[in-house]
Amino acid sequence: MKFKEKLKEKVEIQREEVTKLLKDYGDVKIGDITIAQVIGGMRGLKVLVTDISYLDPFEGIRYRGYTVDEVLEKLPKPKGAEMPYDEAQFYLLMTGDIPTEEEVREVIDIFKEKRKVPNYVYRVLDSMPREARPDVMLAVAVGTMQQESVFAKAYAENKITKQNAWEYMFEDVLNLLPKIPMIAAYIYRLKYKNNEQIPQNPDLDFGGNFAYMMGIDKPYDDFSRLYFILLSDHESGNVSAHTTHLVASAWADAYYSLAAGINGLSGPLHGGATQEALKWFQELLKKLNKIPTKQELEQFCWDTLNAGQVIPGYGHAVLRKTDPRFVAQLEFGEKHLPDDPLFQLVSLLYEVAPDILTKHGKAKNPWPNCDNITGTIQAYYGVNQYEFYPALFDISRSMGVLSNITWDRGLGYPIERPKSVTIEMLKSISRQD
Ligand code: CMX
Repeated sequence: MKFKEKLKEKVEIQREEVTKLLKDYGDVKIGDITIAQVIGGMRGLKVLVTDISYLDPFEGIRYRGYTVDEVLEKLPKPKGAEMPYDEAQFYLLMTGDIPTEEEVREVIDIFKEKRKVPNYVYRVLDSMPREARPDVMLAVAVGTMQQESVFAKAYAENKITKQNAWEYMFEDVLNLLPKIPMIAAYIYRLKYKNNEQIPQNPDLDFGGNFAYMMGIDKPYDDFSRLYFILLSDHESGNVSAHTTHLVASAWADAYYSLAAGINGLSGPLHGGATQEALKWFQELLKKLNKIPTKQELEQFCWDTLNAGQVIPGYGHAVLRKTDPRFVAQLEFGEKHLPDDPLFQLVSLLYEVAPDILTKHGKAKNPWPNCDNITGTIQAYYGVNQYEFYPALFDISRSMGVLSNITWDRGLGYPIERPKSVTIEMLKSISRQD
């Protein structure tokens, strides 16, 4: 497999670099820690390492050094499609290189070969309560497949060394990732379409086949490709990425680690914000029974803030400008659904919310993030069951977190184990200051 050979070459080079960095410069300080950071969710602490993506507060995300616009422009696309292959993004995240047509073709073929989901997974999903949330079902499906892990089997047979661990992880990742959109589409139709399932289309790619199995016409395939690329990685510190990395750091396999990451993504302050945003817009429309004027929208924002709630899809722990992932979706919407009332509402909110959040004076970032707009576009294509949105986010995020844990093993990163202090200790340190 050329894909694996390329990765192997890169892993070996970087492993040497990391070993040298540790040996020669291990004691060099890269920052200080304040009491505010310890109490405040470690905001801004540089304590994680990844080359797969980097989030600049003012520029936004770069995947392997490429901006959102560059990725959308440079990655190979299916014939006649507007958006690139998700398989190409996965290749980029894994190797750091923009793939050629031939290179992406290899990944597409591997994914097609491996995407068949074992029947027992469907039986487990079918037997779950109808009220179970889609992302819970996805995490259960991933956990159920843990018995397939080649990493876990090899570990039990004492075959794993620090040198070869990444190869088993990589094999698990290639077995697991292509199944995620298949399972998510199955869950969608099980829950919301009377379990009338649409079999996969063997001619289609990751995003295209997902749209096909959802039963939604073009250009939903392109929106799926776009969305899965955009949310695939956002550095290591966000909850889903960090959870996956943390669990894998104890040498749990990809199945355990991804299931944990899916659970980590669910909260309303993280991946759950996609659903909260559409809910917020729908509540506004229900309350007014019409599309609001600018003044009415401003008032609804203030009502939300005065009730002590957040405006979902605004603010960010790291970003300090409009999220380029929001902009890419906005551009898609301007092209494909400019007259949709809900889409117009998102655009109107973008005009008023930053000023209001600035006047409110709490949020460090008054600009929208990726989650504010996704639901509007999904709803336009018929996916208005907003509790499904975190599962959509999971499909995308799987690409980045699974790339990260492959590299974690490749570079021999150890188990993660930060140190705790007590409040008494912090009080005592503050008295010495
Ligand atoms: N609306 C109202 N208040 C907000 C706000 C928003 N959109 N964003 C931040 N604030 C408030 C915080 O709640 C906090 O208030 P308190 O001091 O009373 O606790 C204050 O502003 C300072 O917060 P911050 O330092 O700017 O933001 P954090 O790093 O603590 O949190 C985030 C970041 C994303 C959780 C927060 O902006 C938020 O809750 N946004 C709404 C939910 C959302 O869109 N989440 C999705 C983020 C992207 C993702 O992970 O998918």
